[in-house]
Amino acid sequence: MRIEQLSSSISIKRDIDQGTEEQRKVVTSIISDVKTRGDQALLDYTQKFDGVTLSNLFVTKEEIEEAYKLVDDEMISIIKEATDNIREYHELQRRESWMMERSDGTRLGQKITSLDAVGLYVPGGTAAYPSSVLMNVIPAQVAGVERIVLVSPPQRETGMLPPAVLVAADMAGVTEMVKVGGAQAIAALAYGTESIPPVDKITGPGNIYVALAKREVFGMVDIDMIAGPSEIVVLADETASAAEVAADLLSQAEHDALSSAVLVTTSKRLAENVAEEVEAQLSTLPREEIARESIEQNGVIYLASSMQEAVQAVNSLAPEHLEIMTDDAESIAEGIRHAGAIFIGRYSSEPVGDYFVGTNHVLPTNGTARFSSPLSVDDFIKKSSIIIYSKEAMEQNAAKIASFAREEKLEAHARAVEIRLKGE
Ligand code: HSO
Ligand code: ZN
Repeated sequence: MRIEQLSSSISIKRDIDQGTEEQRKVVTSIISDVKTRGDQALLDYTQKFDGVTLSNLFVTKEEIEEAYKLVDDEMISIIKEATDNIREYHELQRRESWMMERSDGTRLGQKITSLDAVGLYVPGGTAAYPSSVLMNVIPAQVAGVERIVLVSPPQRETGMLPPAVLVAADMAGVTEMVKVGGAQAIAALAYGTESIPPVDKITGPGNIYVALAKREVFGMVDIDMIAGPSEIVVLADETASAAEVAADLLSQAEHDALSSAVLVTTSKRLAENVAEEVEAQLSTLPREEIARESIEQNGVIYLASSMQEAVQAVNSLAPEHLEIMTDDAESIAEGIRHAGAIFIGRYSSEPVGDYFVGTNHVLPTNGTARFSSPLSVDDFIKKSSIIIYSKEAMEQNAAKIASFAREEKLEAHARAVEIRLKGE
């Protein structure tokens, strides 16, 4: 891993994968095909792209039962415990509707309601993470969403969804699961088909076709975010263990060759030791090839001349995950303004958050922590403004409102309030 002196110009790459012209064309044509041919288009694409001929788009009860047999009991109880932790944390994010009252009797407020229906995309292949199922489903449930539809491409060999995905979804309480992936799944969720009613929001990561399709349907439905490759920044001083820092960097590097793992440190000795440790640990990893490419392409150790400079660098990177392993890490954390999740202290290793502690692992990437937040209950609610205007307030303010309206040359607006004064 290369070591560089920190310079003040360090910043994020402001790049989002727009896909190639060809990929964008494929996506728009799939979407319009699903719009017109509905379920039959889904069956055709599943045969074409996933190599599976489905007789039924929906996951059956028998498939769920089969999945439970394929996942061992200990794993089932771990999923249960993680589910409880995630639910507990997200319950605290619930918001209440509120009302206020003015002395003239006007009452104003905000009414909170959940979305009616959301779709959760679970990618195929090795990124079909049961943990991500929990991270998407639980906040939606806590918000009060009535209908949650999971979509995911069937595996070529079995024609089923991965057993652990089915078990996690079933344990979390998902009852509608569809064996379809790619842009066709996003189109089905956004527009609906004969058998899949449309949803209001689509969440969950996917490949470039899924990301482009989500962007294409955004506006008609809501989407969560366009997630980029995983990122970790570790902020450490001489008190940190090089082996632990290296292990945590590699935990995100193994996600994807495009992932990034960065150490910002004030200690030259730690920098050198971490570089050595990364190399030693890399060669023992099953996903060595992916992790090595990530480290070689995007892995950097920045040497800062002061902790203040280091904190500033972290804020300009606005990483998805930040770990702080320094003396008095909690007070260092006070200086952090931009990071998706802040893991403080030696035992707050990033995978603790990926799987188990209860916080959400769907986090802003690509520097978007500057303006966005982890997936939460807020993503599944909306607010309505409530206005109860009083007679007294109307009498006092009708003329002002009418004047404002006439300033904008909107006479009907002005008359709508003035007519109240004549009415008695
Ligand atoms: N670290 C990933 C989430 C994840 N990790 C799922 C393991 N499984 C989000 O950046
Ligand atoms: Zn992870």
